[in-house]
Amino acid sequence: MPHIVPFVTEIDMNSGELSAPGYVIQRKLSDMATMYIDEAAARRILAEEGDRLIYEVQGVALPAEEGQIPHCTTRILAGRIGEEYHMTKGHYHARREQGEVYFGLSGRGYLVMQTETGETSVVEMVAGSAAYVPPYWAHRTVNVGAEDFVFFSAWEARASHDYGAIERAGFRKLVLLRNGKPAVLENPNYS
Ligand code: M6P
Ligand code: ZN
Repeated sequence: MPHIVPFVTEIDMNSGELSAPGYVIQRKLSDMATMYIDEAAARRILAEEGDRLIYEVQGVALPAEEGQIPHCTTRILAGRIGEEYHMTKGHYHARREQGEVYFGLSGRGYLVMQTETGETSVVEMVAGSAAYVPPYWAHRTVNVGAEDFVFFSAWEARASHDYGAIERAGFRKLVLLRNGKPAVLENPNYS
């Protein structure tokens, strides 16, 4: 078993940048155009404005073994695709029994969660919010503000990401602009 020595990472709370990221993931509109309810709006943006960065993840590199606690920041840029706010893809954990902790660093977002048995929960996060994603809950974050929404996450290494169910069926709840503010609505396409 590799022996990891203690380390500290400095985080820029406004950009989510790590002092020494082990990995950086950028998700663009073209990576997730089919995930937005108004896919035609996504296609229009891609055709007329070109691709757009939706969010960036910066994390520390740790082995995927029992007891390790990977952690990262996510920065979701402000904006919408049609009426739907910029969001992450969202996932269940491959090991459903593993939870996760989020901590808001800057901006304002919604954390959208659901279980496979039909429960849903949406909580608001601002700088200083510690949000708990319990075991068995899929999770997606949405930037509902005018600035970047940046948060920190930590989870157990073997939890692992399972994107399949969300890619196939989506989330039950959507966060859309309504009357000038974010509203949580039923997803008519949820299957
Ligand atoms: C959070 C954590 C990460 C995740 C990231 C982006 O920071 O849950 O594990 O990778 O959000 O979300 P997604 O993987 O769903 O694109
Ligand atoms: Zn997770």
